[in-house]
This record gives sequence, C-alpha cells and structure tokens, in this order.
Amino acid sequence: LLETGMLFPRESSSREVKELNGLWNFRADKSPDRNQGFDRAWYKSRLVETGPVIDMPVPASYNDITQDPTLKDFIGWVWYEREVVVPARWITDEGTRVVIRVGSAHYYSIVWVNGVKVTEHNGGHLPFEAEIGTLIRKDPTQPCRITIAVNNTLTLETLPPGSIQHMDDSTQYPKGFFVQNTYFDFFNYAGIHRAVLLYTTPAAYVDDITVVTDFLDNTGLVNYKVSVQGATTATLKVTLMDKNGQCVASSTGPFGVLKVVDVNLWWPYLMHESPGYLYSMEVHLMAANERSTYEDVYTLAVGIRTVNVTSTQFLINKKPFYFHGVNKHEDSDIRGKGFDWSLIVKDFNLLKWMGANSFRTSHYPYAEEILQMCDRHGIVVIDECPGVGIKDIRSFRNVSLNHHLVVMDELVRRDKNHASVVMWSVANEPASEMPPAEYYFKTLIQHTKALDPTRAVTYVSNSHYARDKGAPYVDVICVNSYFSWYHDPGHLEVIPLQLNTQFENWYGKYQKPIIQSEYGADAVPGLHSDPPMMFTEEYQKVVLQSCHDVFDQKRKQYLIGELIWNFADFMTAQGITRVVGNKKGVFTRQRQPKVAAFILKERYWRLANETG
Ligand code: GCB
Repeated sequence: LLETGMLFPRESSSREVKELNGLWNFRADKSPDRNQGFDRAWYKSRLVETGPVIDMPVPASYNDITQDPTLKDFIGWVWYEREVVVPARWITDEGTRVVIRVGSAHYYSIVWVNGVKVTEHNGGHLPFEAEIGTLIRKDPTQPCRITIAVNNTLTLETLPPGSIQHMDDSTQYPKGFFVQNTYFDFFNYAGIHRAVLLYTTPAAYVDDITVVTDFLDNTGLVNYKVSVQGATTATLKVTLMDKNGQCVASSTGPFGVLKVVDVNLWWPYLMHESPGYLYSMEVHLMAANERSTYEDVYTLAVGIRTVNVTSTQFLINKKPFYFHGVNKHEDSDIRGKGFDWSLIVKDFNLLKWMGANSFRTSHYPYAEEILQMCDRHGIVVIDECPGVGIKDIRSFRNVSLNHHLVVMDELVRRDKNHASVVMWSVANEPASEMPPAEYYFKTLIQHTKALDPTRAVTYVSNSHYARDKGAPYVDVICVNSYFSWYHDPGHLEVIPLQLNTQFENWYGKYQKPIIQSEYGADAVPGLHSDPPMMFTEEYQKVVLQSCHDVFDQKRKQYLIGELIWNFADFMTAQGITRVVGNKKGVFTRQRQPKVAAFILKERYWRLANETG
C-alpha cells in the first residue's frame, strides 16, 4: 500500500502554489538507442549546453506541436527543462516544505532538480511528487533548474500494455526500424499532459484525508480520517461548512463522524433542482515537532451521497439512477491529451446541452479538475484505470498484475473523495476469456474493493457472456457491442434481435444490472446517404435509434445505463479502418454536432423527465 497521500494542491492560509505551465525547453533523444541523454547526463547542465532545444508548451502532448513527422510518432525519451525563480521566503523558512508535483506525464518519468534526481514514476494519467526543499536550500543563489525526462515506450508490463517490434530485414526496412504496437484505439499521445507545479506546506502537515458519506433520514454523516506527517504532536479541528459558509458540524481528532442536520444531499444532474451540492470541509492542524510549531489548513469539497447496487438497479441516495451519458477521451486538435480549461468547459456545456448525466473516463483517469467539475455539476463518473488492451496472454503475468494493483492504489488514493465517482472500472475489453483472466480479475477486483468498499467495481467486457472469466466478480456488468458495424456491417436489421439476445444472455447468467458501456458507429461529418450507408450521418443515426428501442424495453428490467461511443471524434494510430482518427463521435473533434447529437439530446432529456 502507498505510504503517503496525494491531495490536490490547493492554496490556503498555510499553503502556496506556483504553476510552472508555459514554455519549456525540449529535446527528443533521437540517438539510435535513445539513451544519449543518460550517457551524456543531459540533466547535469542546462539543456541548451548539450544540444539544440525547441520550445514546448506544458501542459500538452508534444506530438502535434511541430511539423516534424519524426516527433509526431516518436518513441523513446524526450527531455523537458526550465528554470524557476523560487520565492525567497520558501527558501529562508526551513519550516516550509517545497514539493514539485507533476499532474501526469506519459509514460515513464524521471525528475531532476539542479541535476539531482528527486523522483521517478511509472505510468501516465496519475500524479506524482517529490519534496525538494533541502535541495534548493543547498545553494539559494542558483536558479532552480527542473529537468523531466519522459519515455512513452509501452511494453507488456506497462498499463496500457504495448510491445516494441524491431524489423531486421534490411531489404525491406531501413536500419534500426522499429514500431510501437499498441492494443488500444487511440493515439499514444505523450509528454507532460497536466500541470507541473511547486507547492508548499508547513513541515508538519495534513498529508491525506479520506471521507466516506452516508445519511439517515435527513441527517447526513461524514466519516473522516486525516493523516498527518512531520509532527510529534498534533491537534486537529475539522469544520464542515455549507454553501453559505455556515458551519454545520465540527469535530476534533484524526477521525470521527460529522453529523449534518437537514442535509443537502449530493444529487446527479437532472435528478434534483440543485444537483452537485458540496460542503466544504476545513481541516485545521496545529502541530509541533522538535524544531517548532506549525499550523496547516486544507479544505476539501465534500458531497454527501450513497451508492448501492441491487440485482437490477444502481441506487444513488437509495433512488434508482439510470446512466444516460457518454464515453469520452482527453483528446483535441494540436494539444492532444494536454490539459485545457477551454476544452473542458466546452465539453461540460455540451454534456449539459444534450442532457447527459454521466460519463466513463475511457480508457484512463482524467485530470482531477475534470472530476471537480463533475462534483460541482452533478455529472456521475465511472472512473476507469488505464487497463486497456490487456489482450496478450503474457499481460496476465504477475509483474503486470502487480503493476495494475499499484495503479489502482494510486487511482483510488487520488479520486476516493469525489462524490461524482460512483464506480471503478479496472479494465476495458481485456482478453477475459483466457484462463489466467479469472485469477487476474478476481485479485484486481477484490483489491479495489478492499481499497474502497463504498463504490461499485466493474470492468468493461466484449467477451462471450458464457466464457467471460471475470464477470462473476463485478458488481455491474458493462458490455460493449457494435452490431451492424464490426458484426454484420451494413445490416441494420440485425440490431433488435442481436442486442436483445445479448442482454438476455448476460442477465440470465449473472443476474446483475447491465450497462451498455459502448455502442455506436463511425460517421464522417458531412457524409450523407438515404437509404443509410456505413460512415454516413444517417447510418449512425439509425444505429442509435435501433439500439434505443431495445434499451427502452430493457431499462424497465435490469438495464441501468447506456453510454454512447463516443462523445467526440478522436485521434488514433493510422490504420486501414481509421480515416484520420475514430469518427464515432456524436460531435466532431472540434465539438460541432453531427445528426446523432440531436438524436441523443432529444432522448436524454426525455429520459431525464421520465426517470425524474
Ligand atoms: C471499442 C473500444 C474503443 C474503440 C471502439 C471502436 O470497443 O473499447 O476503445 O475506440 O471500440 O470504435 O472500435
């Protein structure tokens, strides 16, 4: 288990945050073995001293920033560097902890400060950090130089897995030619994808907070646990404030229960007139160690709600919840998977426009700021880890499973306090029919449930219902299917029968509620035909409508949700089935609606009115 917390960096009366977003110096190590940066210790001096550099924005994927095709598809180490002016008071005050935090970098990262390695991290999509106070105090006259090397190579031991294939036939391929194989359907964007920042805490500080909420009649219950680091003695005061800043409950000590009379529960969007109600929990630490006394303040947003699953329903606050939403990607023109507020706010406006109440973070954890938006707007989230493309039997080996378990540790540690997150997804479309899948998914799901007994756990399957080895262990069956697309292409008439059979089979065998976690069809925007043909907007529309008819019958029984694939078009690797990316979006990659978006809009608002 992980030893420290990973609270979102927030300013408070005791904490400061300094964002390091903007332009960094950048170089891709294009040496044949991609190892020149280490051989020549590029981290030891300024990057310009060891070779040419280019400007690279942070956060952003580096792939689409330049006109250089070798950078677009680059595999290996890239190097980022910049200097930072550290406020003098951070340096002079030895009672201040200075931490560097990387929101996410894809995939393997190493961080140096003034040439000294401070941390490394295995995996994209999740944050990592290191304390650097002692280092920058060594020579306060030096600017603080931060070097981050990032390697996007995927192997059978990474999550997602991939493999490197060398082509040695010199009559067919140039010397040294190799490709990165991946087993997922999105572009392997790389670089520093989320904010890099420095933040401070006092030397004795609030390291982690865990809240679990419940309610009884109209009294809300917030079970909390606070862990403190760096203190020999600590006193804690915990105060819960409502939206108007009025204190509604308080407590002292590292754990306890806050009771909220006349509670305002956290409700999903469209289920209540004021969805996404959040209280503010202020944790105030007064601590001391051998050196001094300290005060630390951290404020956490808390939504009070419960999650339960029966054999036919998904209950939020004991009321049936029907997921009518989308699957997304972190993906857009130019910035790739780089964090972008404008895009995020636009996407939320589109979700609300179409009446979507939920999404799955297909196929990896999204930025924390996105989950905070979901908390505030009442958008329900299925939080998926990067377990996508576990197709090769060798990916079921112990080393891979151990890494997968650690990734779940990191994901739950980061996202456990979000009211919007109601279910963890440990994988997407793994080879769950293979014999080792049973032990693998049993272990993974039990581990996740032990980390968080309060949320549902699932993975998303496209296996045969009777041969799926992990389905017995999930709380909710999530099924992806593409009738009349990957199966019986062009035959829209098979949808009612095949979809109905699919539901009856899965429910008949497992008696668990089902979410149609993907369905859809590619539509190249502007392509039209009647009668509908594949790849036209009309075909996509009819696929959706035919599926919806079946969903309408099944949602009266055990179907608890439908998530369209996909919210928007997104980039993929090049291949013969992809015309500049995947076109199953109901919006284009630039977020303009196709005909399908209007079909969903009408449907989702109708469902909202019907399901209350
Ligand atoms: C799937 C995958 C998703 C793909 C989609 C497709 O089943 O889960 O990542 O993009 O199908 O369009 O093929």
